[in-house]
Amino acid sequence: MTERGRIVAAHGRHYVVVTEARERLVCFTRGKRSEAACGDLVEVEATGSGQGVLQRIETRRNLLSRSNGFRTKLLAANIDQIAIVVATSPPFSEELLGRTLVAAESIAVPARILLNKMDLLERVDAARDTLGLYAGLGYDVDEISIRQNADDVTTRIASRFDRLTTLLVGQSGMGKSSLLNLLVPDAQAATREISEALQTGKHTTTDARLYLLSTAGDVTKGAVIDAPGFQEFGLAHLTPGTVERAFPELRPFLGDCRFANCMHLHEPGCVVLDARERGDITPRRYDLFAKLTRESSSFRER
Ligand SMILES: Nc1nc2c(ncn2[C@@H]2O[C@H](COP(=O)(O)OP(=O)(O)OP(=O)(O)O)[C@@H](O)[C@H]2O)c(=O)[nH]1
Ligand SMILES: [Mg+2]
Ligand SMILES: [Zn+2]
Repeated sequence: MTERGRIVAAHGRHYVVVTEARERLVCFTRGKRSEAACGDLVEVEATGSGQGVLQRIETRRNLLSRSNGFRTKLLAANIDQIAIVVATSPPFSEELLGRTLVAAESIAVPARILLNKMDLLERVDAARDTLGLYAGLGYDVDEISIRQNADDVTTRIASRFDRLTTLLVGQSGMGKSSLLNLLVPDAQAATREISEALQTGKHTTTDARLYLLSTAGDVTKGAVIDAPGFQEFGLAHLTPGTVERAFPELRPFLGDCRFANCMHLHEPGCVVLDARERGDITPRRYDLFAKLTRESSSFRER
């Protein structure tokens, strides 16, 4: 008998699936290559003693991946929003924030920014200064202090996670786990059980994990995917066209350059370069755009 479920962890060719009956199964694939991602909706056949075989992956609404040009890593599938956790301290990487926003735009998934550790007052101004740019671009920025005001997070922020699948990303030390534990009180126990089921050490976890919110009505809605706190976000798999459309401030200018195939790097008659010159595009955003475009096209020329 096949059952429907959702992949909550992917590790090599092994997957942990939560079925609609809320049973956790350790599954493997019959094929030689594993292509399922955390968040995938699947059909599994239970084979007894908590195990199963992955029969089919349902068509995905979206798939987030990262790539250094040689290897692509699937991060998560079927997500409704990406919540990027940054903190007043330690300082966060603006490039990593920018890359995550581009990744979100590239698959048309809304991104929101959570600025944590607002209790560290002396660091607040600097963080606000940096993030003002992103609020101006239309991204929601919420200021929180998980340590000092957890109630505020549960009353004001938690509702933004209801009935959605949210991918939680952020660098190490920003407060992802703290937020996850607020949203999903039994997250630590679930992590332990998944690691045991997969026989992976607790500290070697480099994959995403999906946690159902207690309000989740079915396995497809109401989940938080905790991504590993990576230090870089390779986007070499995006085409230059996808990169330019992933910058909201560039969109009004696209199609108006003298050359139809303008890459907006050094071409004459480029309205994007003009806009940057006028200050209508912030230099640090333009620099990220140029860097991603170069990475994308150099990969394509090889
Ligand atoms: N001052 C302050 N510290 C906080 C706040 N939220 C979390 N912390 C602390 O920041 C540290 C890092 O928090 P975590 O939740 O473990 O961060 P993380 O993003 O999961 O980090 P990794 O697991 O390493 O990726 C911990 O010592 C938390 O107690 C906050 O609102 N204010
Ligand atoms: Mg953590
Ligand atoms: Zn141009």
